[in-house]
Order: sequence, then C-alpha cells, then structure tokens
Amino acid sequence: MKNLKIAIQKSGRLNEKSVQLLKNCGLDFENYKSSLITTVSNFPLEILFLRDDDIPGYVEQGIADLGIVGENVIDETESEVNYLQRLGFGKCTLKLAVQKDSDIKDLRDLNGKSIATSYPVILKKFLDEYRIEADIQMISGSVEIAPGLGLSDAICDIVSTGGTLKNNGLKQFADVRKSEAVLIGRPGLEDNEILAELLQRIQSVLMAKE
Ligand code: PRT
Ligand code: ZN
Repeated sequence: MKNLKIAIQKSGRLNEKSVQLLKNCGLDFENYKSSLITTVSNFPLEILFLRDDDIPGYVEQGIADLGIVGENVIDETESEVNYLQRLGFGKCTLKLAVQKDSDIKDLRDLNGKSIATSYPVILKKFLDEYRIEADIQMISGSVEIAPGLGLSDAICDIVSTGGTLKNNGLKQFADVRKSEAVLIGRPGLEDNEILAELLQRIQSVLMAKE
C-alpha cells in the first residue's frame, strides 16, 4: 500500500506537540528542522513540515493525505476536509477585545466601528450572524497593538492565557470561536487501512493521557 503523507506545522505553537504525538504513536523518524519532508522508518508514512496556513489547502487538494492544524485555520481558509480526531492541544479562543476604557460594551456597539484581525473570514461570518456592520481591517500579525495606535476600535484575535491582551491595555468582551488542534484527512481517504491503524494509535495515546 502507498505511504500516506501527513502535514504538520514546521515551527510554531503546534510543532512540538504534533511531533510528540506522532512519536508517542511509536513512529520513528528524524526531526531535522532543515528538511521539509521526512520518512517514518517503521510505518508507511511521510511527514511534511509546512506553514500552518497552508496545511488545510494541501489536504483539501490531496497533496497531503492528513494534517494536524488548528480549527481556526481550517475555518479561515474555508477548506473542505474531513475532521478525524480532536487532539486536545493548541487550545485557544478567537475573541473580540477593546481598549480597557472603550465605550464598546457589547456586540451592537461594534456597528460602524473598525476591527483589526488576521481572521477576516471567520469574523465576517460572525458579524453577519449578529447583523453587525463593522469595518474589518486585515493585518497579519501583532493585532493587539492596533487599537493603541489608532488603527482600529477593536480587535479579533486568538487568546490563550490573556496575557498579551492585558499587556496591551485591552479587555476581552466576546468569544467568536473556540479552537484546538485536530487531525484532518483529505476527501476520499475514509477506508484507508494505514489511516485506521494510525487513528487507533492516536486514540490510545489520547486515552492514556486522560
Ligand atoms: O509560521 P506559521 O504560519 O506556521 O505559524 P503562525 O505564527 O501562524 O501560528 P502559531 O504557531 O502562532 O499558532 C499556531 C496555532 O496555535 C494557531 O493557529 C492556533 O490554533 C493555536 N494557538 C493556541 C495559538 C495560541 N494558542 C496563541 N496564544 N495561536 C496564536 N496565539 C497567539 C495570539 O495570536 C496572540 O498574539 O498568542 C497571543 C496571545 O496569547 P496569550 O497567551 O497572551 O493570550
Ligand atoms: Zn500561520
């Protein structure tokens, strides 16, 4: 049977835990930071190391069979992939936040205001659902400094401990979406035997942790 390919984050918040999960499944592989693809020596699997933003697209197109990525990235890229397993790490919440002394107290107060975010697709859907018309300012990083610089009235960004919001004089006021790392599969992979074996191992690792 042909090797499967799994895409995981090359570096960043999900890299280490993704690698650890695969190692805990008994998979033996070299984890050289410089190589973008590695072959597992004792299981029919290759590992691709990618930017997290690219993972859902690779899986949707079938270039990778599987991927480990945050649900927030899947939603933002609107990729058609199959959710196979929640993985219990990379937990965070996409939240709306404003400056501590802001007049914005609830969702309706966002009408006519500007919101900086790296998640314009998710934010637009959320605002539409609540019939709020706000101006979405797309920025790709350091979103938390936007209100202080006068670029926006509010932000929509990922929060885990809340420390970054606090350090930038911001307070959260609404949750947009919770997220964690998940295993995704390409369409059409459902009956694959290698996947079945890998899933069983992943589930045993997750159960042992509980
Ligand atoms: O290079 P690449 O594109 O692969 O990585 P990236 O920089 O886009 O993503 P990365 O590594 O920062 O995050 C990968 C995934 O981890 C995200 O898509 C989320 O699913 C998940 N995750 C979990 C987080 C956080 N926690 C998190 N705290 N992603 C980002 N953050 C950032 C957030 O943007 C904010 O700036 O951390 C800051 C807030 O953290 P606290 O603890 O101060 O609240
Ligand atoms: Zn990214």
